[in-house]
Amino acid sequence: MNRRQLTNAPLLQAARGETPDHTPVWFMRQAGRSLPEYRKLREGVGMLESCFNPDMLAEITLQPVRRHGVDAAILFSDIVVPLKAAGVNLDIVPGRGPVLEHPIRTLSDVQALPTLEHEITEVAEGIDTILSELTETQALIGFVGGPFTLASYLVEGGPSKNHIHTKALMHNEPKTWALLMEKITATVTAFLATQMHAGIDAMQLFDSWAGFLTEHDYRELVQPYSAQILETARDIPRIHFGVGTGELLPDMAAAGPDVVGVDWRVPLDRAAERIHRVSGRVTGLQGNLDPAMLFASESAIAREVARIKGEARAAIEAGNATGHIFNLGHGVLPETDPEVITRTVRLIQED
Ligand code: 1CP
Repeated sequence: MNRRQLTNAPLLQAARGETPDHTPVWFMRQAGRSLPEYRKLREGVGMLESCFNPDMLAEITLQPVRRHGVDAAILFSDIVVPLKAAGVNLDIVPGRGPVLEHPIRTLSDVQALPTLEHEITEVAEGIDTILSELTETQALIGFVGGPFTLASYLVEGGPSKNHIHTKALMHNEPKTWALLMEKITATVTAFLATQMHAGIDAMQLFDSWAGFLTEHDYRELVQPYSAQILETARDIPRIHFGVGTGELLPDMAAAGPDVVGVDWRVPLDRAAERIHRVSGRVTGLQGNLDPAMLFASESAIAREVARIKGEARAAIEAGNATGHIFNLGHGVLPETDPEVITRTVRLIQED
């Protein structure tokens, strides 16, 4: 396909280390339950059903772009969509998340796990529609789930607090773990290929739960697979994100992304300094307003936005970062007032 050549999209400029005319901003989970128009469209339609419906996934992706004027759309999908498309028996349960009928815990379970071997045409078709409606300054960010996060859903069988079965498998059966990682990497790479062929402008690797790992386990047993996934997307800007990853940021940067996503716990200038000093890499930064701040007063939000922008600027001036994409430190909370989101987006872009 012919990818859009967007020279003036602020998000892509920031990711490439150029200087955009304003700080680009998008919010993780900007599409979804905080928006009344989303809740209306989803009435009576299952989450996975909506992810495999080209018109619906396009419309839901575009809703927050129209309403908030953000600099990027994030593809409406889910990290488990490629597993479902590969034939894994799972569902996304309202109020809970992805749930598997049979958790994957043994070598024979892993051997029987199907991998994605085809393009997901519904997603490709949805992306086509999205791209026809975005302007030349609005980027479409595609995404896939990271290897540890996806493994956790597969091995635990659903959302997990402590990831006990996953960590036990990792340490008890290294060969089974390696095969599981290889299969997840193959499936994720295939889903990413669908999105790249359809024309996404940038991508984010969401290894949301990687922050639960020790540095050693992350480095030895997870990061090499993330590096493989990111390498297949080298033609577009790549963002690498996880939650609670303060200690892992240098290893996440070493996996090869153009931009590292930072949650709200670590100031951006300290994150960048640590990445540069430990990994020797200088990347872009993404983040890092605490999602709970959107429930604070307008003036408190303004102070936090100014602090975060100042820390990003300090990181760039110190030579520890190449640019800044504003985002939350994790996803928009469902109870967030959409008008506060719109106002905060404007504040970030104008100041
Ligand atoms: O009932 C509903 O409306 C479903 C809620 C929902 C939504 C809106 C789920 C179930 N997934 C999504 C969309 C989604 N998921 C997007 C696109 C929307 C956007 O960002 O604007 C993306 C990027 C994801 C990715 C995703 N799914 C992640 C990584 C991002 C993150 O938040 O860390 C994870 C961990 C999932 C699993 C998942 N899917 C859904 C839920 C509720 C969960 C989390 C469950 C848990 O806490 O373990």
